[in-house]
Amino acid sequence: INPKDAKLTMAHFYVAFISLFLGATAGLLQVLVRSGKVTLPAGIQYYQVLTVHGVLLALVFTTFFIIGFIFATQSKTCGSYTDGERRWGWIGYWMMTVGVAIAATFILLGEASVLYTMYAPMMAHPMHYIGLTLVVVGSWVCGFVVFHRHARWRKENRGQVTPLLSYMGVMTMIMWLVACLGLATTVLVQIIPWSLGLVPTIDVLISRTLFWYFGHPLVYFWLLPAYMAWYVVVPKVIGGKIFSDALARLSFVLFILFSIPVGFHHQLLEPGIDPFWKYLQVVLTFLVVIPSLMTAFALFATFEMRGRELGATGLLGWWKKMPWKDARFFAPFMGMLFFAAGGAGGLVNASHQLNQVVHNTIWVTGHFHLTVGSAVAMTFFGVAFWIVPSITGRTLTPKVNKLGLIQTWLWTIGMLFMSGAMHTAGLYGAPRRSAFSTYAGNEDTLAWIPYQIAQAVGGTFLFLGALLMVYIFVYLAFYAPKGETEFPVGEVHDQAEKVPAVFENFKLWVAITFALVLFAYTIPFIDMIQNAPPGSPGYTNVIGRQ
Ligand code: HAS
Repeated sequence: INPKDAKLTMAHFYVAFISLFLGATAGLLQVLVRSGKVTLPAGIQYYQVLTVHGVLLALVFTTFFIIGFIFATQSKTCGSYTDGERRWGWIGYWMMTVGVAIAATFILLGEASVLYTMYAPMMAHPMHYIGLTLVVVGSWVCGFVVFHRHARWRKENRGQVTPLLSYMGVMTMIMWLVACLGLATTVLVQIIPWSLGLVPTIDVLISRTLFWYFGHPLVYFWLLPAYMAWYVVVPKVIGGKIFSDALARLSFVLFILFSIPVGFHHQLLEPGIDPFWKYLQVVLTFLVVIPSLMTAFALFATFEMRGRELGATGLLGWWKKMPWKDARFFAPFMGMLFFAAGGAGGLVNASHQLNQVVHNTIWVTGHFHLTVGSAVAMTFFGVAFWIVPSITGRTLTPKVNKLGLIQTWLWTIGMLFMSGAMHTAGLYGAPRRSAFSTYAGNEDTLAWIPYQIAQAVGGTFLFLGALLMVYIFVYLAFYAPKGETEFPVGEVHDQAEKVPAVFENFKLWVAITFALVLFAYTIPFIDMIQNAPPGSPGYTNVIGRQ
C-alpha cells in the first residue's frame, strides 16, 4: 500500500501494542490478586488495576487496531487515500491518542477507577470522561475518512461491485457511529455535567440504558474486523476462494440492523424496565446470532471446498489439508474455535432465565475472554503477523512464523485454563468483580479459590503470550529483513451468487436500523422518564429519583 497510508496504519498499531503490553500487565496483577495469594503493592487499588486492564485492552487496543486495519485494507483494495483524506485520518488519530493519554493519566492517578463500563453512580474525574470523549470523536473523524474513500471509489467505478473489504470497513464504522450516539448522550448530557458538579444527581437507569445501547454494538465493532479477516483473508491464506461475497455482505447488513436494539440483554436483571421490552430485545438478540451462524457456515464451506480441491474426502477430510504450520492461519483458526464456544455461552447469557444464573458472575468474564479476548484478539494477532511486514516492506521469516505458532499455543493454553475456570466458578456463584478474593475466609467463597488459582495459571500463560506478541510486533516493524510479504486478499469463488446492488444502499440500512431502535427503545424510555420506581433500592436519594 502507499507508504504514507502505511505510516498512518502503523501509528495506530503502535498505540494498540503499547496498550496490549500495559493492559496485559494489569491483567496479570489481577489474576494474581484474585488467586488470594498476592496483595497489590504500594497502595495500588484492585479497581484501579481492573480499570487499566479493561480500558486499555477492550477499548484502546481494539479501537486503534481496528481503525489501523480498516485504513490499510481500504488503501489496499480501493487505492491510496488523497492527501486531504489522510490529513483527516491523522487528525482523528491524534484526537484519539491525546484522549487516551488524558483518560489514562486520571486512571493512574486513582481518580477514575470506574471500570470500562463507567457505571454511574460511580464517578470519575471529569477529565477522564473528556479524554474518552476525544477518543470517540477522533474515531468518528476516522470513520468519515473511510466513508469518503469508499464513496470516491464508487464514483470512479460506477456500476461495479465495491471492494468487499472496503464495504465491510464502511459497515463497521456505520455501526460504530450509530452506537456511539448512546454513549455520547449519556456522557455529554448526564455524566460530564454531573461530574463537574453542575447538576447534583444522575439517573442511573437511563445512564446504564444509554450505555448498553452503545455497549452491545461495541462488541460487534470488535468482532466485525475479525470477520473481515475470516471472510476475505483466511480463504486466500489457505489457497482457496471466498465462498460468497453476497453472503458476507448480507451478514454485515444483518449486524447493522440487529446489533443495536438489544442492549437490554445486559440489563435483564435490572428493575425499572418492563419485562415485555426485555423479552422483545431477547428475541432481537437471537436474531443477531444469525449472521454469526451464517459466518460459521461460510467458513466451513470455504475450508471444505479448499480441502476437496486438495483431494480431501468425507465430512471432515479438509481438516488434514489446512496449513496448520502457517501462523497467519493457525491464530485466527484457534480464535474461531474459541468463538464457537464463546458464542454458545452468549446464547446462555441471552436466555432470560439462564441469565439469572450467570449475571454478574465470573462466567460473564469467561464469556468475553472467549469472544473479544480470544476470537477477536487472536485474529488480530494473526493479521499482525502478515500486515506489519507487508506494509513496512519487510518479511515474515520462518523463525517469526514459528514464534507466531508458539504465541498462539500460549494464548490457547492460557485461555483454556483461565476462561474454563471462570465459566465453572461462575456457575458456583463467584462474582465477576471483587476485590475480596477470600471474603474473610468464608467457607463457600474459599471453595472458589482453586478455580481462581487456575485462572492465575491461565493468566500467566496469557501474559507470556502478550509479551511474545509485543516482541513479534516490534521485530516485524523494525528489525525483520527487508523484502516483500503478501497482503492476502481473497478472490470470490466462480460459482458464488452475484452481489445485489441493494447492499450498497447504506441509507436504507441506517433507516431500518433507526426504525428498529425506535421500536425497541421508545416506550421503555418514556417509561423510565415517567414511571421511575420510587421505592426500588439504589434508585432513590442517591441518584435523585424522587
Ligand atoms: Fe456477549 C456479555 C450475549 C457475542 C462480548 N459479551 C458480554 C460482555 C462482553 C461481551 C464484553 O445476552 C460483558 C459486558 C459487561 O462488561 O458487562 N454475546 C451474547 C450473544 C452473542 C455474543 C448472544 N459477546 C459476543 C461477542 C463479543 C461479546 C462477539 C465480543 C467480541 N453477551 C451476551 C449477553 C451478555 C454478554 C446476554 C450479558 C451477560 C450479563 O448478564 O451481564 C452472539 O453474538 C454470539 C453468536 C456466536 C455464535 C458462534 C458462531 C461461530 C463462529 C465460528 C465458527 C468456527 C469455525 C471453526 C468455522 C453462535 C462464527 C470451528 C471448527 C470446528 C471443528 C468446531
